[in-house]
Amino acid sequence: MQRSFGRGSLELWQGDITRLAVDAVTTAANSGLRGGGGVDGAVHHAAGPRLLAACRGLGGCRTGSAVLTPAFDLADRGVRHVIHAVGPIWRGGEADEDRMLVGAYRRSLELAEEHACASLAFPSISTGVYGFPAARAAPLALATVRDFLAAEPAPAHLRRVVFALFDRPTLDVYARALEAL
Ligand code: AR6
Repeated sequence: MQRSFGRGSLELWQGDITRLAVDAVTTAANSGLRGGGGVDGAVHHAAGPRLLAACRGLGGCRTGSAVLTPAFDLADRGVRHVIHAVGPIWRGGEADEDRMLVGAYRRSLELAEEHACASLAFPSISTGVYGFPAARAAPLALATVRDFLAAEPAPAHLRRVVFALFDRPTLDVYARALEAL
């Protein structure tokens, strides 16, 4: 499923984010940038041990933001950067979770644009072990990308944003949210 916003496109795709040939891959990281399971485990595995070494030098990242490193072994696939986005842990919905989730997506988009990326992939940030309900996260994630692509002046570089959704139920939630956007 795909929709156009401004000069860019937003696509939904089901699968492992490390299979995508995009300029930048976003991972759902923790604020210590220590690596972990889920999508972060897959991205660190695919990028190789130099990724964790690069993260150690950054001193962490606050929740609701993102930082950028090289993609190391993912460069074999044409990926130039890994963006480490730190989404919120779900605490019931009254602890600023929505604003922090939007911030993590927003800063990732800015970093991709600042580094002249034409294409960027996102996982569903915070909806795994961090427990953010996917039905609440999806409209926030998609609207943040839409607003970035449709902004005036338009982004100079970013043209394609792909959501790599690992499982079918999450893809279905995002598909419904994209239709309603
Ligand atoms: N490609 C795309 N999506 C994936 C992949 C993959 N290879 N593997 C899992 N997902 P999670 P969070 C989906 O738990 O909730 C880590 O330990 C997964 O099904 O990876 O933000 C970090 O280091 C779910 O839909 O991220 C942090 O400590 C989505 O990615 C913490 O987990 C996000 O699930 C972050 O938790």
